[in-house]
Amino acid sequence: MEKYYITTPIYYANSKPHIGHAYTTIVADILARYYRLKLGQENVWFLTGTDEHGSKIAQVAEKEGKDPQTFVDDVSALFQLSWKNLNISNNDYIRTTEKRHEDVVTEILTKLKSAKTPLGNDFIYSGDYEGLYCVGCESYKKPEDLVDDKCPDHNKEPELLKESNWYIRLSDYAEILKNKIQNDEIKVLPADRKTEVLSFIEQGLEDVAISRQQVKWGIPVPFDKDQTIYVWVDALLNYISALGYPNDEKFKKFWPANTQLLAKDILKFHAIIWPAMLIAAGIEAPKELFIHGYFTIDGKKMSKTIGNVIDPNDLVSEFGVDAARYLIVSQFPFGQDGDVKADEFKVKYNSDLANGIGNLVSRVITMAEKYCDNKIPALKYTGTFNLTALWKRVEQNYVDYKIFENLREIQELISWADNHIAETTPWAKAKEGKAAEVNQILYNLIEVLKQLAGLLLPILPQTGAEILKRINFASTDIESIKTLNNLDSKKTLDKGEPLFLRK
Ligand code: ME8
Repeated sequence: MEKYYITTPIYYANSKPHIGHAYTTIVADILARYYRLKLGQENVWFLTGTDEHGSKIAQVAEKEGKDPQTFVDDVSALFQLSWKNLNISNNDYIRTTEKRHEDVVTEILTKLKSAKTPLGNDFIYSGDYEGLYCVGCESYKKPEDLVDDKCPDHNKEPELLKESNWYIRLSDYAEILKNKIQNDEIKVLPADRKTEVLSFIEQGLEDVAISRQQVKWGIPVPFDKDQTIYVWVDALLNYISALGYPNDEKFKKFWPANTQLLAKDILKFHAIIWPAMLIAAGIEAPKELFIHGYFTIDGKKMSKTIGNVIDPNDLVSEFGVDAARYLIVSQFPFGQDGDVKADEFKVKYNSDLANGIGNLVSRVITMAEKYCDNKIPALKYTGTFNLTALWKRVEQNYVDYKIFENLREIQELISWADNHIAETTPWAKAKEGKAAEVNQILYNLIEVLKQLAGLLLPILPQTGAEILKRINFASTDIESIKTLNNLDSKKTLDKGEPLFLRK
């Protein structure tokens, strides 16, 4: 792999970001930072943004007495500010109300109008439809999708809509999509999501309306200006409009995406409508879709009515940037559903960060100050913890999206170092005058701090960089961090302030 392009969904600009949006975005940031260390800055592109058209947004804007553009300008600014507060390193931020996006959507729709399906039919055709539309989902629902006549995701009765629309002939794509997903040409991960999509396709695909007569807040259909383009068709195209499709060098270099992250709520749009549109337009489909879990807060669905919505900015104010990132991604394995327990943030902060990383760094440097004249001994690593094997596991975990497992690897390294200190008691050895042994123990521990810093760089970027500074290791090049025994014995250490104050 020479380049890496990763995307998050573009979030609805209907209200400020919550911890669910932050979860996907932080994981994308961790992966982007990891691949930058591996492939070089210039070979990684990380995109996020906001989805700003459609009836859902227009309705909220109206309720707030704002025109839709002003409304989405304000909400999108809140998203961008939150990502800045969380130290998210996105290379670009796409808004679907930007001209660069609208131009590409218009161009692709025009192209699709003359496209043929694999069975030789027109990809786009006009027809009438009567159905139940859920504004929350921005999609039609079948009666069997409803519980007590309501959309189970939004707890609202859908509206009956009857419109003449433009359709895309998805039904002609069942075979080709099934094959591409089956043979991992489009890799859908984890495996149970692949099975879910395949069994959905096997039931046969229905055509989808891609235009709306009654929605004014959208991009006009280029060949029928009385209608606007269905918000999902508009939104999905962000992944290529932001790269400057079709002529920009960025598009040529980075498309197809290596990783598109999303949660299960929007799987079908990404695994079916999106690749079908791309295939019809003669554009390559994305390489991998990773569908992570959906979480509840204290056992309940996040909702404004319940009042359990967590604002990631509040976590940053309470715990700091790196800690907020850590607390959000360390709740449960990535890819599984889970429950976030608000009370546990503090417990985890104290155990993993203050007593874990922070305490280890401070103990090691304090001992080096006392027993080694605050210098790095001129020795080689002899510790029993196999650091090379650790990196192998960590790198494979990144390929497999095992972010949670990597947090665990980090905690295991810290436990090893804590135990090593307890077992070897350098303070007692110093008293007994065993200077050579003490030097060796401290060399091993400082090497562990260097490796720990490297492991932290993608996840807790400020902490990783700070540890390297404190052990006076000048490079942030991952290969040199991984290389054992390259600490400079002429350098001194800097204890500094506690990395994480206990709460
Ligand atoms: O669906 N747990 O936007 P959206 C985990 N605009 N992840 C969560 C979550 C939770 N409880 N809540 C939200 C849209 N997410 C469309 C996308 S893309 C072309 C258009 C995350 O604001 C997760 O990534 O509803 C989910 O897929 C996304 O936010 C939905 O964001």
